[in-house]
Amino acid sequence: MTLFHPVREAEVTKAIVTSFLRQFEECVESDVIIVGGGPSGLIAGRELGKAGVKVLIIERNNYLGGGFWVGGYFMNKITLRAPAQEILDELGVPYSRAGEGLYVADAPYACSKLIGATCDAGVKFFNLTLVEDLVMREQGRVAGVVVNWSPIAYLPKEISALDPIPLETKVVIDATGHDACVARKLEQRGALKLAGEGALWIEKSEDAVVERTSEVYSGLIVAGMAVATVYGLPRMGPTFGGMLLSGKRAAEVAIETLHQLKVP
Ligand code: 48F
Repeated sequence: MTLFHPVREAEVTKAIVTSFLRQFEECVESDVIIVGGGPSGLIAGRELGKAGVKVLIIERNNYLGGGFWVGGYFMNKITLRAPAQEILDELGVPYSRAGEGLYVADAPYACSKLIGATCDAGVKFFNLTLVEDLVMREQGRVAGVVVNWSPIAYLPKEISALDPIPLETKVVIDATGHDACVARKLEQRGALKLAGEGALWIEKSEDAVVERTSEVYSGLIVAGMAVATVYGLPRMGPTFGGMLLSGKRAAEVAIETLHQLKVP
């Protein structure tokens, strides 16, 4: 007698192929595409998913979470300033008070809870997928992203001549962190000018990043550290409240934009 039910190898492969392709086809068109699965992208996805919006998060790494798995240096503790600890309460992440208005939590605990909450909200993910360009429509509106398998970027040219594929959406959120990869594409075409992030200044940066989270170009919203790179705001280092509140703000802006586009 064996513990597990007998299943043939071909059935295992068919289950993966069928399930993946069904989901892939569903995600070829979505309401919002979030590029980057770090803290700002994940929380934006969760908020949008909870509001019933069809969301796809695209992440170039195999793993989700971006810089949220560790705090500063190699130390896996994250800090948040009030009132951002309320989001940890929402996610069910334990934390302790480290000073007046300052809280510290285990990064792996916080990151895995945030990923779980984003999945619970119905968000779909393409990981190992690199956004390498944008789909543009009349009057220069961003209308989708162009993706490829991310290891392609590391292969020699002779074997990496692989065309990418486009995915359509109504709104794109650039949550790619310090690089602001999506906004950078518009800059390369002369449609946007990125100021580049400023030196580290915690007190100034977090408020500024949340305040400037906005639609930076028709159909493109920036969230998280990408906001600092676009607008020349100071960086904040290993404190994450600004990322979480910016992600929430990006979701609100996306919902407003969808309403303007008359998406139910
Ligand atoms: O870097 P990341 O965590 O961005 P964030 O949400 O948070 C920043 C903080 O982690 C920290 C900080 C503030 O506390 O200074 O750095 O703004 O996550 C960005 C994610 O985007 C992915 C990247 O792998 C990472 O997981 N990414 C970047 N470029 C692309 C991409 C791309 N072109 N296509 C797909 N994913």
